[in-house]
Amino acid sequence: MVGVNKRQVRVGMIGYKFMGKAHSNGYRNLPYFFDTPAVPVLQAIAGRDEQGVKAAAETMGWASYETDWRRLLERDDIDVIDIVTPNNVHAEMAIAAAEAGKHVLCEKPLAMTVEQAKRMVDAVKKAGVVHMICHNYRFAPAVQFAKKLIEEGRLGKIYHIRAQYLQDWIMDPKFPLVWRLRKEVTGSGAHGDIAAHILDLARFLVGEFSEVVGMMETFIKERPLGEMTGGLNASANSGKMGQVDVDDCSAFLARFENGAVGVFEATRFAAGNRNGNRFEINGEKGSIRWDLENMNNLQVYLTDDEPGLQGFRTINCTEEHHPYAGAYWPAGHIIGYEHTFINLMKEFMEGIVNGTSPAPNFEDGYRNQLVLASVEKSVETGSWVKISEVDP
Ligand code: 4PW
Repeated sequence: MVGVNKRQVRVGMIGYKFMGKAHSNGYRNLPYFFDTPAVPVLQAIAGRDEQGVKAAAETMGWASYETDWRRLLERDDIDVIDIVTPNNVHAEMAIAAAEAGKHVLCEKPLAMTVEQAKRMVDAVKKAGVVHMICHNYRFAPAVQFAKKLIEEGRLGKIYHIRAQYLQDWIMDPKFPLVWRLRKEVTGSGAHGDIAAHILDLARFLVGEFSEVVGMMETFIKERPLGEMTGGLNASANSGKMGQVDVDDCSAFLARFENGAVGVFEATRFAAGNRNGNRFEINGEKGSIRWDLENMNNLQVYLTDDEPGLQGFRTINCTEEHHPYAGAYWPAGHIIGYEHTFINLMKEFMEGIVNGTSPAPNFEDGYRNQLVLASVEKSVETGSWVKISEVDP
């Protein structure tokens, strides 16, 4: 068995659907690719539906299951709580996990509100546990390489970021009112679900936001009731109708503390875009472009290239020079979505051994929540909102 003589970090995961599958795969495959000082053990998962959680434990390779998540906190054979549930229970679970002395990994967005996110940060700090938020796209090798280029000053001063997260999975008006479309469970729509990712990437690559002005729209205001079955698929709808009380799209302009400006767009109504997460960053010495649907490549343009040869070049970030890539396959052998989770979990395991919380951690989740809330406030007031206005 891979990593059998290493420190074992026993994970208890709450939830087991789409993200549960991505996280389980991450834990299982981490020791196969990375030589980390600790290896995750898939100790237990929790879910309310006994048949469902039992079947998921068997399929995904978890040693045991619970039908009450609080049991995971009581068990002394669990070191980490991983929260892959809908957003409305993140705060309660993460705070209880920290109070029980467990390290915590939480799906994004961290919370429903700034106030909840603040309590979560306070709880993990007070307990002294290691914490991370699962913004997995930071961990694509091409995104990490973009960060390296920016930090080395290859682009010089950054002027612009324009970022889009475009999906189309709810365009059919008959698509049901799943939990991701109900405010009491999710907090917001495309905004918290996918704008959260691109603003996290912007904070990672460009810096802290200073102010925003935004708009949101809900195109389909009523939908049949129904639930998710996994991934972004839904069960058959019931025919009974319910109100949609979250945004279908969110767009905003931003200024950053370092003087850069940003344009952001997140929507679930961009026909033909299944999971189009992309950005372009322009600096005084060049530009970079990245697109999740071609995630191994980074487009790079440098202004000091020889005249006549200038143009965007494609860097295939699969070489040992590129962060994380050397752990996988020989150059040119591409990796995918699931590997972003493995890379994140490598950092998490190392953090647990070192007693540090690698970025993005709950502090990042909190700062992201401030940006989400500032845009929401701007939509209400119709004016620019400074991030400091929503920071208590
Ligand atoms: O976190 C996001 C999800 O909520 C994902 O990255 C993509 O959008 C896929 O599903 C949703």
